[in-house]
Amino acid sequence: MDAAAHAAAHGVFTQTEPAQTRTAEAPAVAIPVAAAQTMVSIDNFTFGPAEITVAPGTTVTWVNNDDIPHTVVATDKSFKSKVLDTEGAFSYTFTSVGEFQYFCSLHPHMTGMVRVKVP
Ligand SMILES: [Cu+2]
Repeated sequence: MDAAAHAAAHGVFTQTEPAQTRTAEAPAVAIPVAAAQTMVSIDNFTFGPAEITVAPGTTVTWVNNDDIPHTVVATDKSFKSKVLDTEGAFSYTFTSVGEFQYFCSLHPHMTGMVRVKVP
């Protein structure tokens, strides 16, 4: 048997394994970091509740349940809604700790406060 015949007989057999394909999906990890929602109702010229305490990251939504327009304006101007007609809503997410006074610019005697603190 010559060399060529020898190589043909035994060959050089290489096989490339296909790369392992991961089909198992990593579970989607929901991070529940203070994804809280809090509602404040505006009714009868009153924010209710007038004072709320929330954790940082909480979104506060004001809903005008009164039959006249109102606004939600921070005393420090950190947030300011448009004029909310009946059933109008405004949301603001509080990310920093503190006490945030607000009022209705149409009826400045309407006041409220959001206290943001780490629980
Ligand atoms: Cu008002």
